[in-house]
Amino acid sequence: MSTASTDELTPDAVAAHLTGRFGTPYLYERECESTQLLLLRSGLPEGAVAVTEHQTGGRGRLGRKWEAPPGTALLTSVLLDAPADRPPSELSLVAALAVAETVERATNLAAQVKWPNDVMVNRRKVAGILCELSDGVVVVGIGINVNQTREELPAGISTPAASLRALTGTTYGRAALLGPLLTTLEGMVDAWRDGGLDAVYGDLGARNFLHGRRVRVDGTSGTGARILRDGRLEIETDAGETLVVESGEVAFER
Ligand code: BT5
Repeated sequence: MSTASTDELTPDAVAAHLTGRFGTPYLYERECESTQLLLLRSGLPEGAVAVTEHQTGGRGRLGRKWEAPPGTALLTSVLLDAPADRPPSELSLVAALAVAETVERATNLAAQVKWPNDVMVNRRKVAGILCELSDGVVVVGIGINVNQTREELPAGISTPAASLRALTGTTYGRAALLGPLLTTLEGMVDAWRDGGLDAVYGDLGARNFLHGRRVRVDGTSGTGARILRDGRLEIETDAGETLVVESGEVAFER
């Protein structure tokens, strides 16, 4: 793995790492408001990828912010045609699985998916996914904390953050992560298009971070259970009922 100082995501630096359909065209900005905005309403074809070193208005879900110092994180968006027969919301889980697999391969640490859109290592959030739907396309935004030091990670947040560097003590070449990420994502998106969540269901079950954990949703406490085949999350409440959660936020006890 190269060090952060030689780490670049320019088209030249990533070209050798891009092996599939995703990444053509490849849009690179040293700084932008959000990579999502480079692709939404862009008219670009499926597989277009936007990457930046720094976002001035990085977006999380529900109006929240995504923050990372310049040059430390992998901040990327991928444009996909929204399939007519699949709920685009499932793409958050599909993308989270692709990120988890990529992170696990790079670090040799087990990575899990915290329903519906986070990637966790050692109970800390290393990556988040944001899917935005507009005009028949889905823009899948992926933020992975790669080379931030502990001090550079956001503090005082409900789900503690980590970077790959903070977890392993190693710095990572981001281009060498981006290539496998896009290849893995492409394979999983193709499988999901053909077979829906069923196609990745085993992996989803194996990586379900909330399974068996104490959780709280909208004031109800319970234990996280399965992710259903339609992407919803089951919770066994302390009152002995089964609650099915469609979307939103699940807090977990550490
Ligand atoms: C997410 O939202 O986790 C989706 C993040 C998607 C970011 C990518 S970067 C490339 C693309 N372009 C964008 O503008 N966005 C996408 P959510 O689950 O709402 O989590 C947001 C919350 O995570 C914030 O309210 C903070 O508490 C926390 N947070 C912010 N920055 C973080 C970071 N670097 N690491 C971990 N947590 C963070």
